[in-house]
Amino acid sequence: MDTTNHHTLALPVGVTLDRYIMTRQTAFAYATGELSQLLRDIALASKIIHREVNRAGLIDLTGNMGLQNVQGESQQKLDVIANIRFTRALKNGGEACALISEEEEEIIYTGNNQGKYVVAIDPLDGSSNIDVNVSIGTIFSIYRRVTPIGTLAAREDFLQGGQEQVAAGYILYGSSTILVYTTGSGVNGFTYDYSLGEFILSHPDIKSPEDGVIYSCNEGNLNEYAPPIQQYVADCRQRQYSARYIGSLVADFHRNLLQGGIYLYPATRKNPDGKLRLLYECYPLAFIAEQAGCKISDGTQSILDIVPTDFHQRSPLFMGAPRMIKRLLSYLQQKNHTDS
Ligand code: P6P
Repeated sequence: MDTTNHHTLALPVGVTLDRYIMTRQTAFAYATGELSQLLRDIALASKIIHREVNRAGLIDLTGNMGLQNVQGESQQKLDVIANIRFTRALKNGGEACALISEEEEEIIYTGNNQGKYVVAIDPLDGSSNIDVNVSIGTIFSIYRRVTPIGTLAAREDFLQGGQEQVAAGYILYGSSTILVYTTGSGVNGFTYDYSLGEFILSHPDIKSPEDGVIYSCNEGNLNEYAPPIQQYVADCRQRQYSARYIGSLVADFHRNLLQGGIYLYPATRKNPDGKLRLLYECYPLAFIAEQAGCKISDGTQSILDIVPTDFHQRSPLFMGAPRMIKRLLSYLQQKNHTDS
């Protein structure tokens, strides 16, 4: 007897990213469609990166180029490909007049000087993990330009500060590929169905837990952390929290966003200002985190309040469940109190 529940076999596909953006377009401050189109352009490039990432081992896209990026880090082949793909998508899309990328020192002009937006992007973060099949990610941040439409973009377009972002998101190329973004009205996640070539709404209105039992940091650096942070990590151990550190920012961030937890990348001897970049890692993740109910700090202030001075400046990053961040900051304030 056929016991299949035919209704479950014919579940609706679900809401595609395109349809979701269209239905929410009226909620955008500038509901003229350009931001919608810009988000689609980024999603298109991420579908191409999904394909490249998933066949990297087959067509020798793993490994490095033997070159270094502006950070002095060896460029992986997929880093370069991702940078080209996102740059090309933004040039062809027409909505962004310029972008800055982790992979290049200076502003990349798209030629679309009528574009109202600029983008700051880490095309493929954690790319050193590609060769060992660990999840990697794209992180992006979108601003409305402040320089006159029709002119070349300038530094001030990118140095507006985290509170001025109009949208931010990431794509996690993991066991599945998921695009998570916010335009300031909550956070939504879309899982890529490559059989359809569509991102489908899978995580509507993400709200992160108030507390957590996961702490995420590179404990190999523990002895270099400031004493209050060492004490906080010891406290996590004392409470028998789980240590989870993938070493790929987007993957660690996404897990904590959904399950609750705290991610710490403090200043170290090697990175006295922190390792993570403010404009295209910390700011966009901070926008998403705060929209989902997390707290995110550099140890002294909200990441979004840091005044930017350089495209590639770095910052310490502490992100997570409000109760966990509150406890960490209490340790740091005790230190400041005893120092004063
Ligand atoms: P460490 C990858 O290079 C990256 O920028 C992030 O994706 C990741 O979270 C971090 O660096 C890992 O750094 O020093 O722990 O290897």
